Amino acid sequence: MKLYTADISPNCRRVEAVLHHLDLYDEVDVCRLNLLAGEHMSSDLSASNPNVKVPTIVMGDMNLWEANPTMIYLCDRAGAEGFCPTDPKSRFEILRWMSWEAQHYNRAIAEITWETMVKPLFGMGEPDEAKIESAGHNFHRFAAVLNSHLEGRSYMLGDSVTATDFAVGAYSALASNPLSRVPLDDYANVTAWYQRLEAVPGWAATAPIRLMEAAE
Ligand SMILES: N[C@@H](CCC(=O)N[C@@H](CS)C(=O)NCC(=O)O)C(=O)O
Repeated sequence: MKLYTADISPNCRRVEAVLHHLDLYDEVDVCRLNLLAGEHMSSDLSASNPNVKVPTIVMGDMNLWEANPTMIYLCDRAGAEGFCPTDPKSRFEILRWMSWEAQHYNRAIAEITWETMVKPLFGMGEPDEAKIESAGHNFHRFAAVLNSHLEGRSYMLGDSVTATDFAVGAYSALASNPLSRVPLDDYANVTAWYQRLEAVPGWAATAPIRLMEAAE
Protein backbone atom coordinates (compact mmCIF):
# COMPACT_ATOMS: atom_id res chain seq x y z
CA MET A 1 0.00 0.00 0.00
CA LYS A 2 1.36 3.43 -0.93
CA LEU A 3 0.29 6.54 0.99
CA TYR A 4 0.70 10.03 -0.39
CA THR A 5 0.59 12.34 2.60
CA ALA A 6 1.84 15.63 4.00
CA ASP A 7 2.77 17.13 7.33
CA ILE A 8 0.52 19.91 8.64
CA SER A 9 -2.54 18.33 7.03
CA PRO A 10 -5.46 17.45 9.33
CA ASN A 11 -6.95 15.39 6.50
CA CYS A 12 -3.78 13.33 6.21
CA ARG A 13 -3.50 13.03 9.96
CA ARG A 14 -6.84 11.30 10.37
CA VAL A 15 -5.91 8.67 7.77
CA GLU A 16 -2.41 8.15 9.18
CA ALA A 17 -3.90 7.82 12.66
CA VAL A 18 -6.27 5.10 11.43
CA LEU A 19 -3.33 3.24 9.86
CA HIS A 20 -1.54 3.41 13.23
CA HIS A 21 -4.66 2.42 15.15
CA LEU A 22 -5.14 -0.64 12.94
CA ASP A 23 -1.43 -1.58 13.21
CA LEU A 24 -1.08 -1.23 9.44
CA TYR A 25 1.49 1.57 9.32
CA ASP A 26 4.43 -0.81 8.89
CA GLU A 27 2.85 -2.06 5.65
CA VAL A 28 2.73 1.43 4.16
CA ASP A 29 5.14 2.88 1.62
CA VAL A 30 4.94 6.53 2.70
CA CYS A 31 5.42 9.31 0.16
CA ARG A 32 5.51 12.50 2.26
CA LEU A 33 5.07 15.56 0.07
CA ASN A 34 5.83 19.20 0.80
CA LEU A 35 2.65 20.88 -0.39
CA LEU A 36 3.99 24.40 -0.01
CA ALA A 37 6.86 23.54 -2.31
CA GLY A 38 4.32 22.11 -4.77
CA GLU A 39 5.81 18.61 -4.57
CA HIS A 40 2.37 17.04 -5.03
CA MET A 41 2.07 18.66 -8.45
CA SER A 42 5.35 17.22 -9.70
CA SER A 43 4.91 13.74 -8.20
CA ASP A 44 3.00 10.83 -9.75
CA LEU A 45 0.05 11.56 -7.43
CA SER A 46 -2.19 12.71 -10.29
CA ALA A 47 -2.15 9.17 -11.71
CA SER A 48 -4.11 7.95 -8.67
CA ASN A 49 -6.06 11.06 -7.63
CA PRO A 50 -7.40 13.41 -10.33
CA ASN A 51 -7.71 16.15 -7.68
CA VAL A 52 -3.96 15.90 -6.99
CA LYS A 53 -4.63 16.09 -3.25
CA VAL A 54 -3.52 14.23 -0.18
CA PRO A 55 -4.25 11.92 1.52
CA THR A 56 -4.32 9.34 -1.26
CA ILE A 57 -3.68 5.63 -0.89
CA VAL A 58 -2.93 3.22 -3.71
CA MET A 59 -3.86 -0.28 -2.65
CA GLY A 60 -3.96 -3.00 -5.28
CA ASP A 61 -6.39 -1.82 -7.96
CA MET A 62 -8.00 0.71 -5.57
CA ASN A 63 -7.17 4.40 -5.45
CA LEU A 64 -8.43 5.75 -2.15
CA TRP A 65 -9.01 9.49 -1.90
CA GLU A 66 -11.22 11.66 0.31
CA ALA A 67 -10.12 11.13 3.91
CA ASN A 68 -13.36 10.00 5.55
CA PRO A 69 -14.35 7.23 3.12
CA THR A 70 -10.69 6.18 3.08
CA MET A 71 -10.78 5.75 6.86
CA ILE A 72 -13.98 3.73 6.68
CA TYR A 73 -12.66 1.51 3.90
CA LEU A 74 -9.44 0.79 5.81
CA CYS A 75 -11.43 -0.11 8.93
CA ASP A 76 -13.95 -2.30 7.08
CA ARG A 77 -11.19 -4.09 5.21
CA ALA A 78 -9.41 -4.78 8.52
CA GLY A 79 -12.66 -5.95 10.16
CA ALA A 80 -12.28 -3.26 12.84
CA GLU A 81 -15.85 -3.63 14.12
CA GLY A 82 -15.22 -1.93 17.47
CA PHE A 83 -13.45 1.08 15.96
CA CYS A 84 -15.83 1.51 13.03
CA PRO A 85 -19.05 -0.40 13.69
CA THR A 86 -21.02 -1.66 10.70
CA ASP A 87 -24.50 -2.05 12.18
CA PRO A 88 -26.87 0.36 10.39
CA LYS A 89 -27.51 2.65 13.36
CA SER A 90 -23.82 3.09 14.21
CA ARG A 91 -22.89 3.47 10.55
CA PHE A 92 -25.48 6.21 10.17
CA GLU A 93 -24.03 8.00 13.21
CA ILE A 94 -20.49 7.72 11.81
CA LEU A 95 -21.49 9.04 8.39
CA ARG A 96 -23.63 11.80 9.87
CA TRP A 97 -20.86 13.15 12.11
CA MET A 98 -18.29 12.85 9.32
CA SER A 99 -20.52 14.81 6.98
CA TRP A 100 -21.25 17.35 9.73
CA GLU A 101 -17.62 17.94 10.62
CA ALA A 102 -16.61 18.44 6.99
CA GLN A 103 -19.49 20.79 6.17
CA HIS A 104 -19.78 22.72 9.42
CA TYR A 105 -17.54 22.29 12.46
CA ASN A 106 -14.10 21.65 10.97
CA ARG A 107 -14.89 23.87 8.03
CA ALA A 108 -15.25 26.78 10.46
CA ILE A 109 -12.00 25.87 12.23
CA ALA A 110 -10.21 25.51 8.89
CA GLU A 111 -11.38 28.94 7.77
CA ILE A 112 -10.21 30.59 10.99
CA THR A 113 -6.87 28.80 11.22
CA TRP A 114 -6.12 29.47 7.56
CA GLU A 115 -6.19 33.17 8.40
CA THR A 116 -4.60 33.07 11.86
CA MET A 117 -1.95 30.38 11.51
CA VAL A 118 -1.32 29.16 7.99
CA LYS A 119 -1.09 32.54 6.27
CA PRO A 120 1.27 34.15 8.82
CA LEU A 121 3.37 31.01 9.17
CA PHE A 122 4.01 30.75 5.46
CA GLY A 123 4.19 34.43 4.57
CA MET A 124 0.87 34.47 2.71
CA GLY A 125 -0.27 37.90 3.86
CA GLU A 126 -2.18 39.41 6.77
CA PRO A 127 -5.14 37.60 8.38
CA ASP A 128 -8.50 38.77 7.01
CA GLU A 129 -10.41 39.86 10.14
CA ALA A 130 -13.79 39.83 8.39
CA LYS A 131 -13.32 36.18 7.41
CA ILE A 132 -12.21 35.30 10.96
CA GLU A 133 -15.31 36.93 12.40
CA SER A 134 -17.67 35.29 9.95
CA ALA A 135 -16.15 31.81 10.46
CA GLY A 136 -16.16 32.50 14.23
CA HIS A 137 -19.96 32.73 14.20
CA ASN A 138 -20.16 29.33 12.56
CA PHE A 139 -17.60 27.91 14.97
CA HIS A 140 -19.73 28.94 17.97
CA ARG A 141 -22.88 27.63 16.37
CA PHE A 142 -21.49 24.16 15.71
CA ALA A 143 -19.16 23.88 18.73
CA ALA A 144 -22.28 24.30 20.87
CA VAL A 145 -23.83 21.30 19.07
CA LEU A 146 -20.69 19.22 19.69
CA ASN A 147 -20.44 20.32 23.31
CA SER A 148 -24.02 19.32 23.94
CA HIS A 149 -23.58 15.96 22.18
CA LEU A 150 -20.52 15.17 24.31
CA GLU A 151 -22.38 15.74 27.58
CA GLY A 152 -22.24 12.36 29.35
CA ARG A 153 -20.20 10.74 26.58
CA SER A 154 -16.47 9.99 26.60
CA TYR A 155 -16.26 9.77 22.80
CA MET A 156 -18.47 10.65 19.86
CA LEU A 157 -20.36 7.34 19.81
CA GLY A 158 -20.24 6.62 23.53
CA ASP A 159 -17.73 4.92 25.78
CA SER A 160 -15.04 3.94 23.30
CA VAL A 161 -13.05 5.72 20.62
CA THR A 162 -14.13 5.25 17.00
CA ALA A 163 -13.07 6.58 13.61
CA THR A 164 -15.69 9.27 14.17
CA ASP A 165 -13.48 10.85 16.84
CA PHE A 166 -10.51 10.98 14.47
CA ALA A 167 -12.69 12.75 11.89
CA VAL A 168 -14.36 15.25 14.21
CA GLY A 169 -11.08 15.87 16.06
CA ALA A 170 -8.99 16.28 12.93
CA TYR A 171 -8.61 20.06 13.22
CA SER A 172 -8.55 20.27 17.02
CA ALA A 173 -4.76 20.27 17.35
CA LEU A 174 -4.70 23.45 15.29
CA ALA A 175 -7.67 24.88 17.18
CA SER A 176 -5.99 24.12 20.54
CA ASN A 177 -3.07 26.38 19.73
CA PRO A 178 -3.69 29.83 21.30
CA LEU A 179 -2.37 31.44 18.12
CA SER A 180 -5.31 29.97 16.24
CA ARG A 181 -7.77 32.32 17.98
CA VAL A 182 -10.34 29.52 17.93
CA PRO A 183 -12.30 29.90 21.20
CA LEU A 184 -12.21 26.18 21.98
CA ASP A 185 -11.89 26.82 25.72
CA ASP A 186 -15.48 28.12 25.79
CA TYR A 187 -16.61 24.52 25.35
CA ALA A 188 -15.64 22.37 28.34
CA ASN A 189 -16.98 19.06 27.03
CA VAL A 190 -15.18 19.56 23.72
CA THR A 191 -11.82 20.32 25.34
CA ALA A 192 -12.15 17.38 27.77
CA TRP A 193 -13.04 15.05 24.88
CA TYR A 194 -10.09 16.27 22.82
CA GLN A 195 -7.73 15.68 25.74
CA ARG A 196 -8.99 12.09 25.89
CA LEU A 197 -8.45 11.76 22.14
CA GLU A 198 -4.88 13.04 22.40
CA ALA A 199 -4.12 10.12 24.72
CA VAL A 200 -5.27 7.53 22.15
CA PRO A 201 -2.01 5.98 20.85
CA GLY A 202 -2.83 6.12 17.13
CA TRP A 203 -3.82 9.77 17.42
CA ALA A 204 -0.84 10.68 19.61
CA ALA A 205 1.54 9.05 17.10
CA THR A 206 0.47 11.55 14.45
CA ALA A 207 0.63 14.84 16.38
CA PRO A 208 1.62 17.72 14.09
CA ILE A 209 4.69 18.58 16.16
CA ARG A 210 6.49 20.42 13.43
CA LEU A 211 3.65 22.84 12.77
CA MET A 212 3.09 23.45 16.46
CA GLU A 213 6.79 24.11 17.06
CA ALA A 214 6.97 26.40 14.07
CA ALA A 215 3.98 28.38 15.27
CA GLU A 216 5.27 28.86 18.85
N1 LIG B 1 -11.78 16.61 1.03
C1 LIG B 1 -10.42 16.15 0.89
C2 LIG B 1 -9.50 17.30 1.19
C3 LIG B 1 -8.10 16.99 0.70
C4 LIG B 1 -7.24 18.24 0.76
O1 LIG B 1 -7.72 19.37 0.54
N2 LIG B 1 -5.96 18.03 1.00
C5 LIG B 1 -5.05 19.14 1.07
C6 LIG B 1 -4.13 18.96 2.26
S1 LIG B 1 -5.08 19.05 3.76
C7 LIG B 1 -4.22 19.17 -0.21
O2 LIG B 1 -3.88 18.15 -0.77
N3 LIG B 1 -3.87 20.38 -0.66
C8 LIG B 1 -3.06 20.56 -1.82
C9 LIG B 1 -3.77 21.23 -2.95
O3 LIG B 1 -4.99 21.45 -2.85
O4 LIG B 1 -3.12 21.56 -3.93
C10 LIG B 1 -10.19 14.96 1.84
O5 LIG B 1 -11.00 14.76 2.73
O6 LIG B 1 -9.21 14.22 1.65
